[in-house]
Amino acid sequence: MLILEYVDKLLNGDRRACARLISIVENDEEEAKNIIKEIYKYTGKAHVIGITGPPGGGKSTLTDKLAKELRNRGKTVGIVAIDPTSPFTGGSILGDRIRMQDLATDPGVFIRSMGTRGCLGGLSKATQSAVKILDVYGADYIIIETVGVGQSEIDIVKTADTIVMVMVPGLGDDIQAIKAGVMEIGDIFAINKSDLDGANRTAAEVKAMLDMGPRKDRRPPIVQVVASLNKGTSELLDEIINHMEYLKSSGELKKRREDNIKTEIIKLIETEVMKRVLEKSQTNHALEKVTASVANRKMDPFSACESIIKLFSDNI
Ligand SMILES: Nc1nc2c(ncn2[C@@H]2O[C@H](COP(=O)(O)OP(=O)(O)O)[C@@H](O)[C@H]2O)c(=O)[nH]1
Ligand SMILES: [Mg+2]
Repeated sequence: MLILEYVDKLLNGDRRACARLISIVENDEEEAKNIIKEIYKYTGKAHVIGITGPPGGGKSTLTDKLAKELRNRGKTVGIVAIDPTSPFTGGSILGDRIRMQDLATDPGVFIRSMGTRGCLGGLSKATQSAVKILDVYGADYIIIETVGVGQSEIDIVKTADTIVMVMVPGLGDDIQAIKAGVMEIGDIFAINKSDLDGANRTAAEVKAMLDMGPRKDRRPPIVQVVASLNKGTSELLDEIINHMEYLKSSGELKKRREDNIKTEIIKLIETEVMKRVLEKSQTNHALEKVTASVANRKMDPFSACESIIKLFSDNI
């Protein structure tokens, strides 16, 4: 069987098998399931780093520099660059590719760009599968880069062990928007473009926000970096590694990964139940029938939902 052959090759660190398997999980939901069923037991070794922040904040530049620093330290790296806004491979994903071009020839680095195009089961699921494949491929570190806008991107980055929030000077009101709901997920704050005016102010603003926020067991460090000049990236990597040490010694790693696994299972159940219920209610025209009743005000939407669920609750 083809999948098993690829999986064997993947376990032996075969680069083409890795690329092929990631393409399959993007394009074929059923095969994606089979792949993950085969490889799951080998996952969980890599340190997964999520890098998020505003578009143009320098996330790709930073990813490139972090990957090079990791290579200098003898580690292997997988990179998944996500641009959910780009329906085509192109745009900023192409920009990311160019920025990371010299990494692409390094056998110790595997880079993959993903857009919404082609990811039939959804970008989030495809990303999680790609991360698992890279983990089995043998990447010591896996970096997920995505813009910090929208719930689905936040959900993606939340699956990482360490979340680096990239901030830049001059965000102005945007920093307020990022603050709402997103700041809490940062384990480390990287103030990038610290060569520009206002970097100290941005750092102070982030610090003030952390002071106001809920008290955590571990205070997220703030690191000023200039990714384009490779300044501060080694210190940032040290903080990333420190964070993993903290996760391990405090027992947080186990808890965090279990929380993420639970979320993943719940999402899979949600999708699967939804799919089955909708499929069956279509064949029975049950959905159309209750829709008509609700439209005629003979029924309300809550009762409609209950009646559909009841139809299938013994049999989903
Ligand atoms: N001045 C300055 N520009 C930077 C720095 N880091 C990245 N850039 C530039 O910011 C732009 C956007 O960078 P990119 O890495 O594509 O941002 P992304 O959209 O967050 O991935 C590029 O033109 C980079 O060269 C930095 O530290 N200082
Ligand atoms: Mg980018």
